[in-house]
Amino acid sequence: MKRYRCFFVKFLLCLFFLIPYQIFAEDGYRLWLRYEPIENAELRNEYRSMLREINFPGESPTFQAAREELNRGIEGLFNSKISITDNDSIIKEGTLIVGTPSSSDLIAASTIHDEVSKAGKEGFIIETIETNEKQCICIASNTDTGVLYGVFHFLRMLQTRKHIKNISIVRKPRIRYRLLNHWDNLDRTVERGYAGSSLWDWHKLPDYIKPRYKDYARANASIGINGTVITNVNANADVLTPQYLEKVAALADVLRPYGIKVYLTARFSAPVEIGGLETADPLEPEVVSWWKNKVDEIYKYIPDFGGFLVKANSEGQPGPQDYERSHAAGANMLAYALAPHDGIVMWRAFVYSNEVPEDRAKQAYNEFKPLDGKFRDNVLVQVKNGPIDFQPREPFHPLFGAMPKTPLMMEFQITQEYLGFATHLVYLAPLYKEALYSDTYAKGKGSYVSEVVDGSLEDHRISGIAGVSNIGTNRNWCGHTFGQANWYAYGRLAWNHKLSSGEIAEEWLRMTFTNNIDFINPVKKMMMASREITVNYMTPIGLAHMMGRGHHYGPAPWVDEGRADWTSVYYHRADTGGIGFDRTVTGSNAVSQYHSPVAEKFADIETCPEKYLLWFHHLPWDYTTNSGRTLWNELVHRYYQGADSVKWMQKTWRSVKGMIDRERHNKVSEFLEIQKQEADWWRNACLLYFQTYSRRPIPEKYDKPSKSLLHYKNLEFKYVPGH
Ligand code: BDP
Repeated sequence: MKRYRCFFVKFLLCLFFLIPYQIFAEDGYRLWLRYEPIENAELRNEYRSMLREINFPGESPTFQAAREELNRGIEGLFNSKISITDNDSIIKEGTLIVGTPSSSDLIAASTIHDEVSKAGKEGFIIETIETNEKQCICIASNTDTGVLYGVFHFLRMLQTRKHIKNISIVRKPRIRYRLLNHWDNLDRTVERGYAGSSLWDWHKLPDYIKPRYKDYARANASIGINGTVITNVNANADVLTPQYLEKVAALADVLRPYGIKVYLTARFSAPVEIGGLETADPLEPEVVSWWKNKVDEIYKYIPDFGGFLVKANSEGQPGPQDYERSHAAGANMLAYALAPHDGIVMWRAFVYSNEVPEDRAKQAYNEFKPLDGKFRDNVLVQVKNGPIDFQPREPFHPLFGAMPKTPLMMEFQITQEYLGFATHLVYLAPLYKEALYSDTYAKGKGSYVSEVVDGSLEDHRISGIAGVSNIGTNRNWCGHTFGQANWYAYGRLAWNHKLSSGEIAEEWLRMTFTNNIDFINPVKKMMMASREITVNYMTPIGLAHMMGRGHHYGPAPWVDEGRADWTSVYYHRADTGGIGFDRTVTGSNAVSQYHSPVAEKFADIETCPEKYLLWFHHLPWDYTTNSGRTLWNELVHRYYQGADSVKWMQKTWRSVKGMIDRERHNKVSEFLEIQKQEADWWRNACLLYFQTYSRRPIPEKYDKPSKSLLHYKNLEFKYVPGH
């Protein structure tokens, strides 16, 4: 009997431990909003002493969202509830007071009232105050959305185990429009998306509202993203028809409480395609009034609609140039329709044409610089970070600093189209920071791209930043668990580009995995090195655009057929004499598009940073690089160093096994193995191909590629995602 009882107890114990693991297995769905219990009793007590009660009056949907998040966070972090009241007559010591001067009498009456104005429209203050001789923490803002941001910030402090005694912080965003761009199609495919299908379940909208929409909104609000373009830049006019506008309105209703506005991509030929007009000429009065009526109609469905994002006359998209009108004429026509509603136009500068006999890297500048000062004041020109196309490394786009009269939006890619899709671990904050902290010298030393983008350099009224989303229907949203870090980092930098990549990585790791420093330190180191590692095994020393044709999967430096500016040979220009694109005065002279002394620095091989060397220069294989190695040997060295470093990443990841849940640890391990194989593939394919020109050996100390160049050239891939 005793033996049976013992067995039964063991069985129950097993169930007790197993069932939660089965049910609550970490699948990554909760992102960085996991709110796991605080294990350190001392800290828990410190927190609880300042969180005896919450005073949070006010009924707006945004306040309800903020209260819901507070409840969720506190329940998770403390395994218990804290009552939220709106009665401010009896305040206990350690009450968390939340609201705006108009929603909370306590805030209106306290000294914090005057300081709130410093926080602007979306910012917030978190401060320890004395009210009725009681010590309390106060989260205050001028607006409900600011309060929500403050609540998320406060929860982040608890999640990352910051001390909350005597706090006094003011935070406000540096950039006004902080957007995600979804390249999502109405058939739910996602252009360059590697994390499943589109989140937007168009067929079931507006009647069925997936719970995911709200979780999407929560995640974005937690990092301060305040807008989302829900359709692909390669646009479909159907989204502007009533049938779809009704669906868009339903999504906007879910996102609104979280401070997120919805934007759409506007297909320039919509007046013809869905309007029955014969032209889309932006100077034709009937076209102008068609758009005006369309915009008025959109605002009937979505009263706070954000505006349009437009890709025009680029990669086959229609645009004003079809009617011999300028980009400004096109943008202004839409801006005119949106202005009465406070909407904006984000007009993309990503334009280039195979028919223009000019270096692709120069074309956007040539097209847009003359238009500076010609745009209406609710137009932003959206510029990719580099002059070609989201490559693993590019110098900053020369338009930054070249259009002082126009607010320029930064466009980053979060989805890893050129960075190993969703299976390579590449932390992108260092890439974003490199671009944002490039010095344009537009107004002398210290005229950083970040200041062009946040509008401070020219004192612009509006400013914006966009990140091409990596989000899909995969349970963990981004495909790779570490892809979540790029969404997170993009949002945090959009809010405050001064944050360092390292501190953002650490915040994310703490919230996403654990506060265990033995885990954080090595993994943060791995994240911080990952982008440079990827550059090395894909496109070192300033090389670019050598991926598989069309689908962009894997290496294909040999691509030389079809449209010239979509080949690889156009970019690397390898021949028996050397490698690299001469963009100095003896070549395309793209350097001349930069301000002095940047232009001279890039133009001179002595001063050009080695990371951009082959972007700006065609150099002989025996050219001596900074290390003393010849260019060929340096290229070999970088490729091997990059691919070998993935082994180091694997080793690092193995060393933290057991410190986090098995499920996510396993998945990342398996993806790292794919990354390892693909890094070797990039290295081997590129080196074997370039060797046919360099005619130099791979030095003895490196293992020779096991397969032939022909093997790599013959690889074919059908059904690649995102294409
Ligand atoms: C390229 C992508 C293409 C996009 C284009 C764009 O390959 O799918 O449509 O950018 O940004 O990188 O418009």
